[in-house]
Amino acid sequence: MSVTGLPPYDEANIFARILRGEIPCKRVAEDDHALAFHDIHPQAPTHILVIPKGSWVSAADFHAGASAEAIAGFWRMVAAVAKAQGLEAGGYRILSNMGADGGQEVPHFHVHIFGGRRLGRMVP
Ligand code: IU
Repeated sequence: MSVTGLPPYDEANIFARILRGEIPCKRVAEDDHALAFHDIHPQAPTHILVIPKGSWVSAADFHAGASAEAIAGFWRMVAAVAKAQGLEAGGYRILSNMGADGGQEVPHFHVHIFGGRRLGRMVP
């Protein structure tokens, strides 16, 4: 299913290239559904990106078009990574930017996991 208003998926985007193994990443976890790796410009002591293995531009088309198994697998990876990083006790933040107004830079759906310190309040 495609979502009206989204650009077509760009197979040359940097996260697609990481998934294909063309560019290295600092891998944290990987399974059939998702890949987690350290953000190249960390904004917190822990800053990890989780990306699904599929050609999804953003949250909108991922949640509309991916299988229930893929969606569940993706979110399980997010939770498992946060737990494995020791973030559950103190808490953490999950964030996904969508589209130009949302500040999305890389057009492959991804979730940021921030943690390791008391984070500031979210201000748009
Ligand atoms: P955004 O939600 O699309 O704005 O976030 C993209 C993130 O991808 C941003 O935090 C970058 O630092 C990060 N990133 C990366 O980890 N490796 C890369 O090669 C590139 C961007 I380009």
